[in-house]
Formats: sequence, structure tokens, C-alpha cells
Amino acid sequence: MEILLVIFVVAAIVATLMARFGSRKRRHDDPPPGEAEIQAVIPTFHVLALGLPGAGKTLLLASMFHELQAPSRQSYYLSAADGDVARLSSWFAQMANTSQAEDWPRGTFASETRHLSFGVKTQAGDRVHEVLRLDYLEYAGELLTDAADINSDRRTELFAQVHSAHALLGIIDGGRIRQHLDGDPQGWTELHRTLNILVPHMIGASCPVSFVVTKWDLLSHLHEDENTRLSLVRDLLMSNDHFRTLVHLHSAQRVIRLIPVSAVGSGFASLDASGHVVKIRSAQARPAYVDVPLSAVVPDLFDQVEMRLDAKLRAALDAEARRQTRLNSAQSTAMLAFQASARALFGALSLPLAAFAADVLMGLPRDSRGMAAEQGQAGPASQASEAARRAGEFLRVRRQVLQDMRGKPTMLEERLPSSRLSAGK
Ligand SMILES: Nc1nc2c(ncn2[C@@H]2O[C@H](COP(=O)(O)OP(=O)(O)OP(=O)(O)O)[C@@H](O)[C@H]2O)c(=O)[nH]1
Ligand SMILES: [Mg+2]
Repeated sequence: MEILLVIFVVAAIVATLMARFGSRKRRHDDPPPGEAEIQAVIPTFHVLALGLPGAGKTLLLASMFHELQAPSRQSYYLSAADGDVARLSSWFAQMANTSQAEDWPRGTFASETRHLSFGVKTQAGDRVHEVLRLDYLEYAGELLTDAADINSDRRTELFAQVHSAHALLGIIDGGRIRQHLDGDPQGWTELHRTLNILVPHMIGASCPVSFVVTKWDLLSHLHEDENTRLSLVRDLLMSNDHFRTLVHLHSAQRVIRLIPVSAVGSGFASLDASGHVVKIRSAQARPAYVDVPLSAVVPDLFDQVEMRLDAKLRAALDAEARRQTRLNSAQSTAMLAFQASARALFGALSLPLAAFAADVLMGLPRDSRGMAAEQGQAGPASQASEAARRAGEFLRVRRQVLQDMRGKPTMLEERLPSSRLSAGK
């Protein structure tokens, strides 16, 4: 079915272009054929990391960007506005500099709330394609905990973002877990406070939710086996009623992850006698798993759409696809109608991004892990016009990117099976 959908998308783009360009000659400064249509189908996913002050949101963001700004371990990379790149890089540099043991980027002020827009890009031949965008809110954790009127606008903005998010990340401070395990009652109190604040925001969300345990490096002494370590943390979190209820309610319908991350990596920092995180002189920052939470967002969203596509909806979609394939492929209006009906069917899903769901599904094989063989198939696009060729190439590279994105959480699950939360565990 996915191939059909891809063909329909390409054909619809060609048809639109024929109507548009057929009547007049291309001017020198016109965008390349197909570019406007490609731009129109690039989705933006809004991701929100919910976490209390000091939980590690800003350093996770800086470290994640550091890891993903070049296509070194995956086909895609992130781009951002120049000012944001400078800010993220300077946070990372300050964090990685061990010449001053306690010099960390300071906590975020409420007035520093900002939307960062990351372009997810990939290079194919001599062209760079932007395949999707991720919008991420950087804010001060105090907005979640402090009810002072002074920041009410910022708080309103944050809560509006909770409701419109396509994915929510619950940030759990690994430092608090360490504090609890070291016998300091404050650790347990703060952990419960975190979950009691975060979970109510997440429980009613229709989008995928994941939990991220920060400062994973501070928990390395828990057990020599990393998966056992994570299972101990999971059991601890499951002892919170709110957390356990959320996992029970959501895991039947969607993927819920527990992703351990370290912005600095093991052996970079330790706790001093007063419980402050201090850097170890000359240690090297080697971030761990920081690329997973953001990379998992799109495939998790896709899987959730798949899980929600009940049999009836699936049958209706397949029947529509079969009906449309009997039509002459030149009947572009029929193809566009198919697109519209596919969108309408997906629109029946109660997801905030139903409009995107059809696009994502059109470009992404149902099981991208099992579809590698398809990658080489050029399909009808290669015989068609330049616009169709570009559209075909775009869909091919997007599929590759989505497959690589899925590879990150898949790798984590293979390595740490406890990173997938379910009601039974
Ligand atoms: N060991 C270790 N410490 C970390 C890590 N991430 C953050 N920290 C420590 O936690 C502190 C707070 O991290 P931030 O990223 O600033 O926290 P935040 O969630 O942005 O806090 P607010 O801006 O106040 O909301 C840092 O100054 C570090 O001391 C990590 O991965 N490992
Ligand atoms: Mg911050």
C-alpha cells in the first residue's frame, strides 16, 4: 500500500506541475520544478521536554545538538538559525571545559523562553534536502513549579505548547535518583514532586510520551550491567502511583520509552561532599544516548498512528487505493481526490497532527526496517519529468532519514530492553 501511496504523491505533484508550468515558459529565477510542492509537504513536529529546574534540559539540548549537527552516525543532521547554533555551541563548550570544576551553563531564566526550529536535513548527491522540521521549546523549569504572576504569559505559552505538542518528553533528574539512593530524603521528595507535576500534563495527551532520565553518568555505580541499572530505575519510578497509572493507561495504545541520557558521559563528573556536580579535570565529554529522544519522536508518532488505525479504517483505505488504481494514471484529479480521501481518513484519528499523518505514512513504509529492498527502486518517477524526479528523490531520502531515525530507539531497545515501558513491568 505504501508504494501506491508514494506513486500517488509523485503523480499528484507532477499533475499539479503540469497545470502550473505547462502554460508558460520557466523563467530563470523560478524555483526548480517541484520545489514549491516539496516545501509544502515538509512537516513540522512540535516537541516539548517537561522538566523541573535543574533537571538537565538545557544541557541535554546542547549535547543533543552537538551529536546531531553532523551526519556522522546517521544519514541526517540538524540545522538551526545562526544565533541558536552559537548559543547551543557555547553551552556545550562551557560544559565540556574542565578547567573550572563547577563552571556549568547557568539555569535558564523565564525571560529566556525561546522556540528553536531544527531542520532535519540529509545530503543526496550534490543536493541537501530538508525532510522535516522539529520545533523545540527551551524554557525555565521554574515555569512549571512557580506560580508567581510575573511569568504568567510565559507559563501560558508553555501550557499552550503542552496541548499542541506532537511529542512530550518527561525529564527526570537522575541527580535526584542518585540523591535518593545515597540516602538523602530530599531525593525521594523531589522525584515524587517531579512525577506529580509532570504526569498530570502527560496523562491526557494523545501524542507519544517518553521519559528521559538525565545525568545517567551519576548512576553508573548502581549496577555493572546497564540494563539492570535501568530496570532498577524503572522499578523506582513505577512505585509512584501517577507514573504507574500513566504507563498502564498508555502502553496499550502507544510506545512509552524510558531513555537514559548523559549530556557529558561517564567519568566526566562526580558529586562532591555537598552533593554538587563537579567536573573531573581533563575528562572528555562523551555524551550518551542524547540523540535518542528527539530521533525517536517521528517513528514513535508513526507507530502510534499505525496502532490507532483500526482494522475498519485500514480496510477503507486499502479499498480506496484499489479503486483508484483501476483509474487511468493520467487522471490527476482522481489522484488528488485519492490524496484528499486518504487525508480525510487519517483525519478521523484524534491526533493533533492528523494532517501530517497521511504525509508521513505516504513517505514512510509501514515497517521501514523490513523495506530496505525498496530503497533501490526508482519507480515511475525516474521516467517522468524533472519535477517527478525531484519528488521521487525527496521521498526516497525522506524514507532513508525516517529509517535512520527509527534505528536510534531500536538500537537502544536492543541494548537496554528496560527502555520500553509496559504495564507488566
Ligand atoms: N553529571 C551530570 N550532570 C549534569 C548533566 N546534565 C546536567 N547536569 C548538571 O545539572 C545542572 C542543571 O542542568 P541544566 O541543563 O541547566 O538544567 P535545566 O533543566 O535546563 O534547568 P532550568 O534551566 O533551571 O530549568 C548542570 O549545571 C549540571 O551541573 C549530566 O548529563 N551529567
Ligand atoms: Mg535550562
